[in-house]
Amino acid sequence: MDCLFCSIIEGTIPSDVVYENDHVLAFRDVDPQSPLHILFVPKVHVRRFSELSDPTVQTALFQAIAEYAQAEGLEEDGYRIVINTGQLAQQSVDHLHLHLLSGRQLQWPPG
Ligand code: DGP
Repeated sequence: MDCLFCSIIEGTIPSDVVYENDHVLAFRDVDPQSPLHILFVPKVHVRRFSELSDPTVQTALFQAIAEYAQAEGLEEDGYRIVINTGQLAQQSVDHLHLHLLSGRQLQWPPG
């Protein structure tokens, strides 16, 4: 299977990894939309949000973000977590990923 994020998880495509646990890898987005822009991905290949059925991996993803945010001192200023799912949301990589955005004033509603 040809999947960009699987290749990053396997290490065959380089990335700037900032966090890892048994089920999750987190690395810097190659096209950052804020001063801090991290992608949290399940190590198992899951195409979309609705296809993530394993509660262990679901929990691990949220724990990973919470741990990272705490460790990086993001709680006070805040941050945003985004999941783009499908064509209308402009999901461009078919491997589930959670964007963590911080480091600037974010606008609402999103574009
Ligand atoms: P989305 O539009 O939600 O599918 O976001 C995909 C993100 O993946 C986008 O913000 C850019 C990022 N991205 C694409 N290719 C690479 C890559 O090769 N390395 C890294 N680190 N990020 C990538």
